[in-house]
Amino acid sequence: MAYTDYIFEGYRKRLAELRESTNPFADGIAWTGGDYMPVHEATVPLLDNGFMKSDLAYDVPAVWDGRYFRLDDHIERFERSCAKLRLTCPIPREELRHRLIEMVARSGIRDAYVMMIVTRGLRYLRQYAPEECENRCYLMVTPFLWVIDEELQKTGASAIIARDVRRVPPGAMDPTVKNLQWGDFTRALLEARDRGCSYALLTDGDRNLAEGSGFNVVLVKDGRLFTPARGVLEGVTRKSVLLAADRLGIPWEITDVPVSAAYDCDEMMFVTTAGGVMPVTTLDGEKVGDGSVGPVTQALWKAYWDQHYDPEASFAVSYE
Ligand code: PDG
Repeated sequence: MAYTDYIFEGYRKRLAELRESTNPFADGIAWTGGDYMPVHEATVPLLDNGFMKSDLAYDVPAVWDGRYFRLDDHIERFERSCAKLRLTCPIPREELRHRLIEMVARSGIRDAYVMMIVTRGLRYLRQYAPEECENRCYLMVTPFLWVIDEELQKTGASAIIARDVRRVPPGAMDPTVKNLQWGDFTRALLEARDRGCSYALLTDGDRNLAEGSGFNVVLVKDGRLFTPARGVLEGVTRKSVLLAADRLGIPWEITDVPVSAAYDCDEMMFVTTAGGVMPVTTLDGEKVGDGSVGPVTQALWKAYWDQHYDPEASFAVSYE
């Protein structure tokens, strides 16, 4: 049995059940300010500056096996992102939280990718002060999304370190604000395609690793974890992994991680809500370590998924 089967067997069963479901929201449910609707029917007004200028903040928690995982961590980070951009969620926190839970319950989706977005709205900052803009809130719940799918997690993915593009510097776009200005990531994904794979890690352009298109990176070297300190989103998955490391007695550092360390490490993981702890076993066409999913990655992978059943980190949604 592959190490991943321990958790993915149940997932596959639930996914098969979801595919049989007659619930009109089984493919996803959205809220854009009025009634709930199937996600594929939801639209954004053309003049919303979230669309026109990517003037927005967002966050993504997940639901696993009917349990919300670290929802409040995501809501708190979302509020910090909004505050930095002088955006205000038009609904109070309690209503936001309630809707996010209610939407999961209504959809019947047991393993969900959940998105909250606040946009500047229809007024543009050149003519209006932030407090004169009516910010808009968009919510959606869809079936769980895998940055690296479960099948590939058994063997580990192939990635590149992007050469043609660097991560946008913190002085241009604050990466601790979860944002959808994906220009650098999109370029890196195109480069990855050209170089025969689907995953790209970006540098800070100044000899250190930053993060990838939708994930943080964690390296293992001599039994110790290293993850970049600057120019990255402060990931909730990264936090979960470091907490798991504490419990397993694995030392870690959030520090500057030179690019060279990626070519010299024993194990490599990409970590995100949308996929969890995802092993990377090939980098720029060369093996990472011995080219297999290593013991530290496997231990953290298991501990990460175990946290999804820990009442300190998760709670059950009541589907009635
Ligand atoms: N860094 C970036 C730039 C991210 O977008 C994400 C999450 C992370 C790090 C990890 O953060 P956390 O552990 O809190 O989830 N990005 C996923 C990727 C989705 C995709 O489409 O690739 C998200 O926004 O859901």
